[in-house]
Amino acid sequence: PQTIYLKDYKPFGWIIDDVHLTFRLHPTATRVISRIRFRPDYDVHDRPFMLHGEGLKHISAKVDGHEVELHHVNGGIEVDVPHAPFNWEAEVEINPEANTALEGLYMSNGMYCTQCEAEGFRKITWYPDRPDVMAQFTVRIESDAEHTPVMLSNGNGLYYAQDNTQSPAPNISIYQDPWPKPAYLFALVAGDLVAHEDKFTTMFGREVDLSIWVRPGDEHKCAFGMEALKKSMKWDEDVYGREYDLDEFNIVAVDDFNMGAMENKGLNIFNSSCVLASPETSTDGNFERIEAIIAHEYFHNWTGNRITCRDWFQLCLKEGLTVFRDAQFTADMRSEPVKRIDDVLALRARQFPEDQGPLSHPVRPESFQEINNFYTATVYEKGAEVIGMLKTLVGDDAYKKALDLYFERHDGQACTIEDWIQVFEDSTDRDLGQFKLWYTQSGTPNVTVREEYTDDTFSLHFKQSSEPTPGQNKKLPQVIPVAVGLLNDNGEEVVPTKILELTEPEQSFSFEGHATRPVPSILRGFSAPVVLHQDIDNSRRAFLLANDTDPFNRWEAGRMLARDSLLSSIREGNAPNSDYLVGLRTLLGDTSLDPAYRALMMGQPSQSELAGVLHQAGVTPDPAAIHAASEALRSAKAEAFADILPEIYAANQVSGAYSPDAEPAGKRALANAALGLITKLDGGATAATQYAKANNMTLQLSALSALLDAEAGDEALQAFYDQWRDDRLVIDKWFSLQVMHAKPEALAKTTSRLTNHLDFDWKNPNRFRSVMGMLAAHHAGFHHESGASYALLADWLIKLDPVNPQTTARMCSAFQTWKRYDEDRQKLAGAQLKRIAEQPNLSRDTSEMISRIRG
Ligand code: HT7
Ligand code: ZN
Repeated sequence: PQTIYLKDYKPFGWIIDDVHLTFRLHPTATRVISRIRFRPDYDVHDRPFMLHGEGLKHISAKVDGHEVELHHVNGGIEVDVPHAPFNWEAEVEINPEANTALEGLYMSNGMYCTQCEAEGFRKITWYPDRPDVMAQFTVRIESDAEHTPVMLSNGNGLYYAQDNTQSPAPNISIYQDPWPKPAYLFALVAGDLVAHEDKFTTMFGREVDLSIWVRPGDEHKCAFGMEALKKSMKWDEDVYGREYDLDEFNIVAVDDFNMGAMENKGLNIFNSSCVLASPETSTDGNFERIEAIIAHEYFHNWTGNRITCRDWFQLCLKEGLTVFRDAQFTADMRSEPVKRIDDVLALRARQFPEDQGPLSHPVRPESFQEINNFYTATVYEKGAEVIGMLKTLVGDDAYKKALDLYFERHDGQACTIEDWIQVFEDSTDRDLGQFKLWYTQSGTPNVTVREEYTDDTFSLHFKQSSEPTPGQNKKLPQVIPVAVGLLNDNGEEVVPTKILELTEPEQSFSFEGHATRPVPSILRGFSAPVVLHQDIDNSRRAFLLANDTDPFNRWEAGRMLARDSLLSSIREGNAPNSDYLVGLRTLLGDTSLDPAYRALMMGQPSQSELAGVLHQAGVTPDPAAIHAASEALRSAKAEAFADILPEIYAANQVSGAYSPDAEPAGKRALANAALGLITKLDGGATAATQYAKANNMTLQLSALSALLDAEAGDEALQAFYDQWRDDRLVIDKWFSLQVMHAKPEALAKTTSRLTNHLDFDWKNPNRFRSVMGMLAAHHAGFHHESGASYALLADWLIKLDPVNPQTTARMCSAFQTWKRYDEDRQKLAGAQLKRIAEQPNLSRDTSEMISRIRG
């Protein structure tokens, strides 16, 4: 397959004034008629006229009314056209029903829908399918009223099929989008849908019609999403000064979807799991995620749609910034420290392994074969961390000024990271040349700190370094903002948080006038996405756990104590560390602390995180030993807190009607964390009572999970299935839970049995992920010495690849850590990777992933 390089970027060479599309919908033979006005871009006039197209049945193509010959080239066609403005008219036929890859126009349960990011529009018609070609679209959709009473596209509706009084003929919708956009933001939906409607009045008094479109029967699951949308619209006005810019905003829920959601202009399309919510069927975690994703897609209207990317290498320009904005939103709606801890947990679980293994790539990659493989934790989450650092370095006011300038200067443009950095340089007068390395240099930097105290002066000596990553052997020092505060022996803050800017390989900072030796709290709020190496003992960590005034670092101190306790059990067979158990006990009893925060405190590093830490320290991780130590620590916590757990559980029961708000959700999180440990002591008695009484999914699922943990869940599992067999999203949970709770040695067998279940609809990405994603996430079971899980996953990746390459390729990352493990496991995993690589006709997506993982 061909590799595309950032350095080879060239503009298209033509400008589009407007695009008219007509869709004559048919499940197997949809006709797409395009009329496009092109004119030469006189700055660039050495290009052949090339349009992308993939899998299109060509009917006709005319230039200025004359039929033209198409010259087929890699990925599309070239056509001889005049070097002057001209009209392009083409007709193609496509088969939505046969489109199982879920890119372009496809069908999901009888409903037409599209997914065009990144390069799906070329499966709809001939077009310059690249983000730097922006145009105004008018779309006419025709179909039969029986199957598609509702037909939607981007922008403002001129005629609605569903409104018989208005439509020029039965079942025609016409939409016009006044805002120039790249083709990847195009969307069309048609089917039997019902709307949950509302209105929003913008900061300048314009009224916007809001609709969430769902299948009949799902109407009762829309109210929460609608509230989240209105909150997002208001927040973007209040915090970023951004007003919505169309008369309508539509969201559609779709069952078959490769990712979470898509920000198509004025017509966001959502995986139904990311928008539909009800107390009976959704957990608190689902509610919080839905709120965040609705916000994320909405915020793209400015960061992504009004200002888009010049090319796909600049993906982080919209994704990093939009993740950063949605994190700010969640922190404002809920709890800032809890959100920060959640985000760092996710970063360490998903981005660190990526950056420390064969898939490591810069936040702005320099080459790719298949762009779909670069919608990664590095581009998204590390991309957001980079913006967080920029804000920390320049300060809140300068960040605001820079963003105002960004919107003013670049509205309507397709931009680069250079444009983004320039805005900050111009508005702050700072040279950000070195900072830009965060976009171009891959890998997680290591920061080592040493303390010194002499003559009333306390000093911190830092070193930074980065390991080689694929294609990058030598690393330059980066700008690393390290937030530091100092505490005295009584735990009082004597120096409030200060930002130290590391720019050199080695650098020291001094704090004078300290008559007694202070205790530093370093990397507060996780001010940079680095690994901090600090040689401090348990008693110091226990002191910070009890006293740190920075909530993130207080949590981090507990986390490090748990981690070191686990590592010493794994490596030396030691019993759990008493500093950890004593410190945690005090904290759990502190009712002045937010329950959600205490619930996070009760967690411990995951088994795969521990494997990563051991590997980074040069030790080969043993999954069975890690599993045993993790279970032993949980049992030790249950024993040590036996007297306080029932009280914590009882005190955090929530009465009254269910609310997904942060406060009751935090209480449930703490009660359920306590339930997990109580179950270790009572064999599931408390969980059984909770299951029987549960009136919302958060309580029901946590009780079922505890029962499965106690191996007392068979009856409840069957009851759960019987109750929810008609709700796809709940049955996804039913599948996941069983995989999660399998014993390591039984994981492959359990998973294989589930794949034979009648409800295992493997072509549905949610269902596939609910089983195979959980198989890969089960550390001890996936890496079981038998290699059975490696083989099972490989079987299914091979089966799914011809059907849905994008979802297959994403799941290949389960193998990204294979070189961490012992020789036998490497042989087993290596053999499966080879087997996948040798499949004939492997998709470009999967072939790129497997070859990068194999190294
Ligand atoms: N911008 C979108 C990314 C995306 C996507 C979404 C759904 C299906 C396929 C997709 N390919 C790329 C989602 C987002 O970041 O908001
Ligand atoms: Zn996004």
